[in-house]
Amino acid sequence: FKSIRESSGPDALAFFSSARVTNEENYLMQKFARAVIGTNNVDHCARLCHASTVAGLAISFGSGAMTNSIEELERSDVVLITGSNTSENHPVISTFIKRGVQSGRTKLIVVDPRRIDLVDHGALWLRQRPGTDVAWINGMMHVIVQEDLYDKEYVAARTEGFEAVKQVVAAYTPERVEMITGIPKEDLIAAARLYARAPAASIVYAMGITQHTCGTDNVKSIANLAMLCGNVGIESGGVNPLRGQNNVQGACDMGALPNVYSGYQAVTVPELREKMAQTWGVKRLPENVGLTMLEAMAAAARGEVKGLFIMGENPMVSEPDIHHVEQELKALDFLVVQDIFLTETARLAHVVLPSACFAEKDGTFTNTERRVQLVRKAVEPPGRARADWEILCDIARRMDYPMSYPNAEAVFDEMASLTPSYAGMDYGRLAVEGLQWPCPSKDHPGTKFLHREKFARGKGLFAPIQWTSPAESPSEEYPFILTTGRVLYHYHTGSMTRRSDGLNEICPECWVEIHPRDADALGIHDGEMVEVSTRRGRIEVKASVGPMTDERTIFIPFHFWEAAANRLTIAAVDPVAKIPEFKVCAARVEKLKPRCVG
Ligand SMILES: Nc1nc2c(c(=O)[nH]1)N[C@H]1C(S)=C(S)[C@@H](COP(=O)(O)OP(=O)(O)OC[C@H]3O[C@@H](n4cnc5c(=O)[nH]c(N)nc54)[C@H](O)[C@@H]3O)O[C@H]1N2
Ligand SMILES: Nc1nc2c(c(=O)[nH]1)N[C@H]1C(S)=C(S)[C@@H](COP(=O)(O)OP(=O)(O)OC[C@H]3O[C@@H](n4cnc5c(=O)[nH]c(N)nc54)[C@H](O)[C@@H]3O)O[C@H]1N2
Ligand SMILES: [Mo]
Repeated sequence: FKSIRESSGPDALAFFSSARVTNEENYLMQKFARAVIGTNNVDHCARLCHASTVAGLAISFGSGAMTNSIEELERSDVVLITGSNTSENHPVISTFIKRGVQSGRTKLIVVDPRRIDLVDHGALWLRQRPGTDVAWINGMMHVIVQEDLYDKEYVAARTEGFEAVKQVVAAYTPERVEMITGIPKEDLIAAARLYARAPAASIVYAMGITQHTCGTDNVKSIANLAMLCGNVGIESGGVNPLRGQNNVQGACDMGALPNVYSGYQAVTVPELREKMAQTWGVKRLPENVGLTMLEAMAAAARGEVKGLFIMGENPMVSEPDIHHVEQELKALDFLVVQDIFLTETARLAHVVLPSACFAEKDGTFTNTERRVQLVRKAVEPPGRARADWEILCDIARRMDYPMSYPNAEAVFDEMASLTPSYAGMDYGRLAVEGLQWPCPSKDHPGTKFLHREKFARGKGLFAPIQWTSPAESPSEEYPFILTTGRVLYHYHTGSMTRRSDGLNEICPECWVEIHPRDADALGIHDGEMVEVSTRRGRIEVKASVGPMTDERTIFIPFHFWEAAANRLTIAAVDPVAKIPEFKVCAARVEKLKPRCVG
């Protein structure tokens, strides 16, 4: 690291932090990048996940987090779920929703291209074509405005910019929306009425909304709809992006992002730089916003980034267009991977640092409802594995920067002293119960839901949004829309779940969901191996023929390195949030050709 910094400057190094490690460890990783190395090139997997939420909701509301709490979902009058397969990917949260439905209080609206399990819980189900979300959301607003069902008082008192949105949605008639999305107009109208008439309606969303080249627009559209009906800043309402990894909220809060320090304090503000520099004991900190994950990878291919330190991520399976990812990683002069297992990415590293997992160290995690909770060491780490934060401190010291803490608590205290939204928290309080930020002082009880009397930015901002099509559309050569995602039994790149015999027994291999009519036309039988290809690569997978997806849409889970969905996906990104379009690309499905053996 030292020699790269000396020969090529601090920005020739980049750092990937982790939504799996503790807040303390994320805080130290960004401090390491900024104070020890002198670069803002630090990012983590939120870039692949909710970057568009963080960007979009910050614009609309002034804060990019889940507005309400999990338990409030049980008492919502309407829950609108879109782009979240909640019962598979947030099973605990889905039980709150199901209980609300069972009690007769909650009406469910599901808007998803796949027939997910929640559809069968009495939901009104709208099946859109992947990549058409702005159109149906504008369509719902069209109906709500036309039928005068919106909350005029709220819109006038608490928001700005409504007139421009009113003009845009005027053109999104139910007929036109049906043409773009495939959603029957009667269903769109029914959903609009149901949502608008509910006293408290909550919108729950996840990757189906965020992972698009229009991800930030999708998020802002959702914010528009919620504000139109006065649903933000009230109990059991809100806009609720379900965060993905156990500590992805925390990794963002801690400033493992190229543009902000902990608590979303911008690196471009001189007073904030000065505050951090003083506490960290350095003369100056870098002023320019750093590179995002995909930007850093592209810079590696160009030889501009020469050294990369990856802590707790597995881009060789999780990033789009893996063929290129491999070239980019191999172009580096120096790759360090710190993980709890020898992953596909770690195999390419010059140095592998084995680290301790969540059960083998102390620290805190911040969950999807902004709740900070203590984790306590339960078992000793195996072999020579050590806690991530201890490894970071050791490397810093060997680079002549004094970084040492007696324990994780001391790291937390330093972080809290620099971070207004965490300032009232300490291990003593957290040992009693988890606290939800903002928690600005020691006597503050924490915050159950955001934007109660006014929005974090003052007034909620309506943004006029036009629907734009995805980066790639189906063609004669690639006639299917491929969408990717996850299933209950595996977790991401499988570095952990695929080491579990029980899970492997239930869910041993990759598959592609394909509609029976398409399978018939291609002569494909359920359970047969097929080839799926895109302009970027090909894989062989088992066909799962059934009605989960619509005609001309296929779905592949991305958990399986040997049939990696990301050999197929496209690295096109949202211009604002730089999140890749994992949810749409054009693909072809074929029967496997008989091959010569021998
Ligand atoms: N078991 C398990 N749980 C997990 C994970 C895991 O790997 N395994 N990962 C965690 C992480 S990090 C995350 S981010 C979350 C993700 O949780 P989810 O977002 O629920 O997961 P996905 O399966 O990626 O996609 C969700 C839904 O988006 C729909 N979809 C596809 N295309 C579109 C579209 O164009 N528009 C809309 N509106 N919907 C679309 C899909 O049909 C799918 O039902 O799960 C977390 N929980
Ligand atoms: N095609 C497609 N691709 C996707 C998505 C999709 O929907 N479709 N979703 C995207 C999303 S939302 C996400 S969040 C990303 C996830 O992408 P990644 O974060 O790259 O995937 P993970 O498998 O969660 O990698 C986490 C790594 O951390 C390691 N680890 C676990 N605990 C610790 C620890 O305490 N310390 C250290 N040092 N390491 C630890 C694990 O072994 C694992 O290798 O994938 C993205 N990729
Ligand atoms: Mo995620």
